[in-house]
Amino acid sequence: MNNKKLFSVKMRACKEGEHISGAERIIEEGFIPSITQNLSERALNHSKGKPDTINIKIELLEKSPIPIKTLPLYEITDREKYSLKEILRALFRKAGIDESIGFSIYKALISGASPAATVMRGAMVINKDTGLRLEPDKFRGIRASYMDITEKALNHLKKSTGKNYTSNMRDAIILSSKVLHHKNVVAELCVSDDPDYTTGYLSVKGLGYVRIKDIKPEGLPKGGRAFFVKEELNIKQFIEYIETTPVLITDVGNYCCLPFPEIVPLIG
Ligand code: PML
Repeated sequence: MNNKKLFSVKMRACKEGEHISGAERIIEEGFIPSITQNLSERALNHSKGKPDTINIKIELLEKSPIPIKTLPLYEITDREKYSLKEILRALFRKAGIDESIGFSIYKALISGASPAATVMRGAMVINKDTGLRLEPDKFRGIRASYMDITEKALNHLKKSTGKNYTSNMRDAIILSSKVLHHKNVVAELCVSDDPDYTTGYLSVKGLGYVRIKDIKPEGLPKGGRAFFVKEELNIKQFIEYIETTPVLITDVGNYCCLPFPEIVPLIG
């Protein structure tokens, strides 16, 4: 993307105050009309229903986006051989997260992690050593924003992932790559709150984004995200990075389809 001015375009759709869908792009001025049309159509055709309010916000970016590469992406080819517990345990260990902390966060996500046991709009931020939650607003969490992928990198991602590509996965790998790019993040756990979307992931620093099929039971309208961070994290600066610093994916990491023990050793 040369030196042209860039704009952030964000869409958020709700029904009776409830969030239905959201999406965002970082684009040059000339693409604003087509992208706003595309995002409105996306809002109007979501599986969660017809919105009564669609907000589209367009703003000139004050800072140039940080160019980054996606995390390596792993597909588990023998998922049926292992329980979810075995998979999460091995990945938590690889990330240096105590399994009791990891599993309690997984349970919070699938039960609704806000104090009212509802789905949070943003993510939890977890001290990886103590399990304590660091986000100032435990109802909202923190919301990753100002991120996108170039057309060239997206074509590369689509080509390498082939039939396994989904738009949820595209949005998720952009988000997770931004989150894990921060030096004090060690992992991110994500379970979709879409009742029909049961593939989630655990991204681990130094490994990559590991897609996990059947991370929750079909039909469960609960889920969310947790960012696991080191003790030394400055939460104020972290929130500023996650919520306001623009990041653009310009390159794509390797896509690997492997048996689980070749991604990460199982724990005996
Ligand atoms: C969401 O859409 O709420 C989360 C999507 C997770 C995507 C996981 C994947 O398919 O890789």
